[in-house]
Amino acid sequence: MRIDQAIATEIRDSRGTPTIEVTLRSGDLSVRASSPAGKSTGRKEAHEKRDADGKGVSDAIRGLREVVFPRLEGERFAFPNDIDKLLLELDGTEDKSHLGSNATLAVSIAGTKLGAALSGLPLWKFIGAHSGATPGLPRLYMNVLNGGAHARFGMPFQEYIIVAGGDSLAHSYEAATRAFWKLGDVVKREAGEVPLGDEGGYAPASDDFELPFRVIKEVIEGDRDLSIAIDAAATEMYHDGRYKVGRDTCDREHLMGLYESIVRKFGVMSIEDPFAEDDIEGFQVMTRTLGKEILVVGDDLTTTNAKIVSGMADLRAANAMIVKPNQIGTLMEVYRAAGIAKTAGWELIASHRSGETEDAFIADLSVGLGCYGIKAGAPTQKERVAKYDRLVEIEKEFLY
Ligand code: 2PG
Ligand code: MG
Repeated sequence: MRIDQAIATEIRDSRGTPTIEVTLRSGDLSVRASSPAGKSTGRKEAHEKRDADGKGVSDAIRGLREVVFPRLEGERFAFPNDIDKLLLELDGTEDKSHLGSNATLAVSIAGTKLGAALSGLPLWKFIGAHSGATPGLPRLYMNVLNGGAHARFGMPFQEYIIVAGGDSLAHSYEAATRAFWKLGDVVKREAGEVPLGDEGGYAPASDDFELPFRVIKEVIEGDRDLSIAIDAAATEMYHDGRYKVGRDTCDREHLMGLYESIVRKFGVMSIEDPFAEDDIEGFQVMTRTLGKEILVVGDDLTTTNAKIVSGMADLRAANAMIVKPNQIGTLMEVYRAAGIAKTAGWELIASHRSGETEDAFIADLSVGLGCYGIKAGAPTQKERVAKYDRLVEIEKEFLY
């Protein structure tokens, strides 16, 4: 593929924060890609480049215009991976601190979209072919109740999720959305009018640890395709060796007991970041004791970084992991990390970030990599809905 023109512009994400959109042109074809941004980020994530005010992306865009685009425009690349290799070479750091992972990722995704468009393949199929994975349709992880850092810690865990895993993705989307609406009434009954959190889910403030589980259970009762998952995002709960749960703090053993109780009582089937990113022993205990029944999912623990994933797999610290392209900054590296996880027998869950754009790329990524699930938030923000809409479209391409 030949790249005729590369353009970088500033757009706003779902929180109104600046982020980068890259356009690549080849002949009559034009593709666009943008980078999302996290709030509860893992310490080992690649470096997101921001201006001195901590918000702007002008420095990152300047880097693209001055360092990267002159090496893309007018050039031919056999595979998108060749663009990613060039990005790594031009960045030259371990953590993308020179160019910024937000800058490299937008280029990397645009490169893959351009490759797919030129090849005439659907994006997910192109991703499957270039990553070496076997495509498959994921379950939907719809984040319906927002707590933790995404909602001023009104509830202890960051995400309370309805998992929809029926035969058809379109039906799963419909069922999860209906359950979400119903949940709105139940939450109103229990807590009155409540605001929405960063990912568009209801954000009640409650000291009742079991309330979120009770209300979700009430609305999914009777539908065998719906179940409950959480992202504890426990790094955010961890201070001086103890975990803050509501008004209280507790040690690892007590938190482990709470997890066992929600698995038994509410059938919670997937728990992400149950312990802090440095509390690897917590993850190991969890994987040993609950790993046969539920998914123990690494996010801050693994940061889509092949080296770290490999280490955590050796330590048996999880049995599943989150795939977030902006944690590492190029798709080539995402595929590497995903491949290592799969080889270790782990499940993959592709994920959006709390600061999202309307780029639906992770929908295609989740199918191309054959992920077990995809986290895309609640259906109240266009940035989340774009992913679900694309998944429904992909299902048709996938089946017919
Ligand atoms: C997470 C994400 C996405 P953030 O912790 O999994 O839901 O949140 O993007 O704020 O890191
Ligand atoms: Mg997480």
